[in-house]
Amino acid sequence: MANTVRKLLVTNALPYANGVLHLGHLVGYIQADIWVRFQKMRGHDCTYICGSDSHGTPIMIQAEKLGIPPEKLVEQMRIEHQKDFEGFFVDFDNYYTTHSPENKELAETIFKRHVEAGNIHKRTIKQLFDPERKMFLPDRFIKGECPRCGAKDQYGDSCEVCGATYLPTELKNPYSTLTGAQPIEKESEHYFFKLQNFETMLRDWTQAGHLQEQMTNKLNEWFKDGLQEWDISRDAPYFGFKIPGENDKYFYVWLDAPIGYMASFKNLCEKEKKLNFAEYWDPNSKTELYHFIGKDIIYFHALFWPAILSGAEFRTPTAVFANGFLTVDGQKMSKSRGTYIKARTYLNYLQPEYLRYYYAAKLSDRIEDLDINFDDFAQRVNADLVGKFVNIASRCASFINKNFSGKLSARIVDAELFNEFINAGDSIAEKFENLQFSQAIRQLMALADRANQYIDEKKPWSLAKDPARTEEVQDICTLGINFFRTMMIYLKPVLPETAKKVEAFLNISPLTWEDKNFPLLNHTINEFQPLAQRLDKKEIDAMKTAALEDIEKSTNTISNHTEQKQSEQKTTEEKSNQYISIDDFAKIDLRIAKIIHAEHVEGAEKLLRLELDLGDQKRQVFAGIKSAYQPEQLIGRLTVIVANLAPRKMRFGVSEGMVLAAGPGGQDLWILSPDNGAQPGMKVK
Ligand code: B3M
Ligand code: ZN
Repeated sequence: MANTVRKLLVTNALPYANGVLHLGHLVGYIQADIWVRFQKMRGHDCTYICGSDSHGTPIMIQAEKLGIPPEKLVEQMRIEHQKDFEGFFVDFDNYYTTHSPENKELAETIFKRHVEAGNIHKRTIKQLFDPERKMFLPDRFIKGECPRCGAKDQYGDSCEVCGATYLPTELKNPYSTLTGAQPIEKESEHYFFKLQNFETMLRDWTQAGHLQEQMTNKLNEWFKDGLQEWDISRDAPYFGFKIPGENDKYFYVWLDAPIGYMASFKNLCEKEKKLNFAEYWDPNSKTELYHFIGKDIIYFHALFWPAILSGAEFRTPTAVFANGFLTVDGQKMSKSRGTYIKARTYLNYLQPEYLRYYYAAKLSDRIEDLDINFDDFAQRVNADLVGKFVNIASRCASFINKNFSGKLSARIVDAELFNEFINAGDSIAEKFENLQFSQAIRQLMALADRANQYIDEKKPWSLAKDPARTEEVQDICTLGINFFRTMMIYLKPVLPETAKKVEAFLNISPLTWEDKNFPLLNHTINEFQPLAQRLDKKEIDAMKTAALEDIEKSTNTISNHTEQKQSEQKTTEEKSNQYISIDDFAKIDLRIAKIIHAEHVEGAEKLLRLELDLGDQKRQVFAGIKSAYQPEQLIGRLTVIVANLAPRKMRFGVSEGMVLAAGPGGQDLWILSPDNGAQPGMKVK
């Protein structure tokens, strides 16, 4: 391996502190974590940082809704995100927050340097203002009719029906999603960052091999359209950092978010004295800086960020890697399709390393969407990990444990074959280095086939019956164990927890990449312990059911509009906001319904299936009320349902409406309506 020790700083996008992580987020975090673990195993000095993206209007609004200070909300989310990351073995060296003193200081320094260099200027602009709430409205908090096609209830920046993009001021009959009030246009002075000042620098930088090819192409389109100046300020009320010298103006969240990378690292430098901030961030730094991001935030990382850094006398990134979005069973991940899976829900049912392996087996260096198909998932885990990889160890270990008291023989009997395993290490390493994980996995599985084939040919189980051939059995199984160990080295970045178990089983210190050159001989290993279990389809089904129940729960409550990061994947009906207007309310058709049948749903923890009589029609509805009611109690009673909710396809069937429930949940849920004179089908409001 290379003797020079590289110093790398690696970051992942900082997750917004207003919603939980889902399997789509994890693609990029698992990708970066594998890469970092690989670098560390190669002996490089690699530091991996992340943190919460804690500022902005959505966080402020959500905290208000919950009746807690935003500081408390972001702190709670930070803890929750960290638990999820730990659950998937995503092992940051520091997880911090953008709402920190380090970040405030750095943001102010960077701002000041740009002001002095003439890259920031002020000008007055007109924006939409909610006169009731007394605040300027971000585009996403304004809805109205599309100026092009007239579709109703479109957001302030783009139309989901015809795809038009426009300014919020162009919407017809606009209204604030916070209060329903008609916004007024109001003037305010804003700070603008002159991205155009960096055109030459950016043109050079984007062509200099720091970016994936598809990203460079995208950027060329943006250059063609001309670089626009960027509004980096927001008016109070806002949750963020005040702009120095201003009373009621704040830095826009996207200004201080990437600076959060520096702040998280700075915070780590304070804790770990061997790290030196300036060494990593000075313009002529010899260290390497890598940002792993989702494809939706390329603009910020490949244009603004290098410009911000270079103009403020800091180094620019070595590379920015973008990953695609996740689809689930071929569908966009969305609540209405029932394909939305929270990180925590997965962890409650399935092994984290199975997802790491699956993502690795599918990830490439290109910006491509990745599909998790659960049949394929089970098949790969069972065939590759259990059937091929772990199988090698279990086939050989029993002989070594039983017949030789755990002692490996002193030689490699087939050096030529073993050299194939050693030599594969260089090309596998190259694939990991270049983020061609799927190719690395393919090569690894070919090695596993080779190892199993060797054992099949040698048949140690039949040789073991012949006392004269004891030594041969020990040699064959020793080679088998060494095949397995070498493969474990290559798989360790993907399966860190399995690697720990294997290190304990083999009775060795933590494996490094270099160890591939030194087989394990004349050494006593421990008793073999099962390393991976076959994945049963039932476990996947249970996880999917729980995911659907999460969706049920979250659509029973009014959800936050930025809950899902992959906002491009959202469909219109999912984009619910905090408030609805009186017109929206009028659209809801609430009706009395008679429960004519109720039953448990097999495989569902929280659902009951109800058959309802609405007077002129019958409906089937799945309701998450099992904790509060027995089916028998319900039959013959009256309840209130939302009768015009679009039918939803669920795992167990189609749900044609929603039963209204009151109460905190668990046993305390009430759905029944008094029987005094109400008739099925009656309108409720
Ligand atoms: N919070 C959006 C995202 O999670 C944003 C990233 C900030 S990275 C500095 O993709
Ligand atoms: Zn339109």
